[in-house]
Amino acid sequence: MDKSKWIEVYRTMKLIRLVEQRINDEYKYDEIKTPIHLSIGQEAVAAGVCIHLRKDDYIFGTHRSHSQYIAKGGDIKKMIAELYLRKTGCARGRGGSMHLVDPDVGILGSSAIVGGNIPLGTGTALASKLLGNDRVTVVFFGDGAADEGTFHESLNFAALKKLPVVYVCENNFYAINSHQLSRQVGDNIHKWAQGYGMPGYQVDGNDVLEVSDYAEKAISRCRRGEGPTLIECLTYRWKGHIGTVDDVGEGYRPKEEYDYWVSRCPIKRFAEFLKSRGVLTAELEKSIDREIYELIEDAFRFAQSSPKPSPDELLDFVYAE
Ligand SMILES: Cc1ncc(C[n+]2csc(CCOP(=O)(O)OP(=O)(O)O)c2C)c(N)n1
Ligand SMILES: [Mg+2]
Repeated sequence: MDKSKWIEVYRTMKLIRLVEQRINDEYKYDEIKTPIHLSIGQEAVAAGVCIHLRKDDYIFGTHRSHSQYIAKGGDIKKMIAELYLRKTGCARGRGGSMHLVDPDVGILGSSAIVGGNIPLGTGTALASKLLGNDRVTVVFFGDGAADEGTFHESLNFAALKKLPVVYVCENNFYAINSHQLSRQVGDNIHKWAQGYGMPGYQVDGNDVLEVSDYAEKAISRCRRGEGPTLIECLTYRWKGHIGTVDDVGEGYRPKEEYDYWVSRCPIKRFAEFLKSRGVLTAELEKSIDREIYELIEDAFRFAQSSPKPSPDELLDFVYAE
């Protein structure tokens, strides 16, 4: 990654972390009327990938997509308002946390159907190819989505048609409480790519520079018309699968595993790297935090004071005019 982008990427990861921590803190007041899935610990994936995308490139997210929406440049106010199911939300209060959308910056949607977004992103990549533009699509999904038929069908089709799509698997080892090894024969999702005839890589998803290197390569390959790539990013979610619970000690994941991954915090690692290079000073770190804090304050104030949709508007937007 070009050095000039280091601070931007650091800021994006910090923004994701602090926004999600605030969501976590506000959730107990029961005003956020949507299920939430937090990405705390996984920030490097979306940040490292999206830094290489243009505004007119497309992404599709998952049920856990605050990080993807933020990294692609989605409006934080509209995201928080969506969590509060307000009229000013990015999906006009119809979608909640799992259906973030902002077509103006290429966020064509996120989906609560595990694996459901993979064929959608394959479709927009097909459209780009048919229209002859060089827009790239990135689809984010979890290790659980690699269990789905949609993953396999999409990879096969995209490779066959050399579509400009990058499949980014955020492998946090769990689908709810089921470990990858209780669902899949191997622990090498990236190796499926080989069978479908496309490059596949496994990277340290908590190292934003490594994620960024591979993403840049894959996105350039798409722009050159050479087809899709699968990138498997190994990472870890700190919170429970859903909501704000801390579930370590409940039985499905060992404390040592959790501690290991927390010690590999993607933000701490990158901050240490930037400090060792003299790029991030204590002063700059503070001013970034302050700026983000104000952004978050504004977003929550905006969301909480926004109107709720009224019952007579229930059927609006169900059908296209
Ligand atoms: C088709 C489908 N099957 C099952 C579910 C229930 N479900 C919601 S999230 C989830 C686990 C997804 O795991 P993964 O893809 O690894 O994403 P992560 O939650 O780890 O980010 C499941 C099974 C669903 N939403 N959609
Ligand atoms: Mg998972």
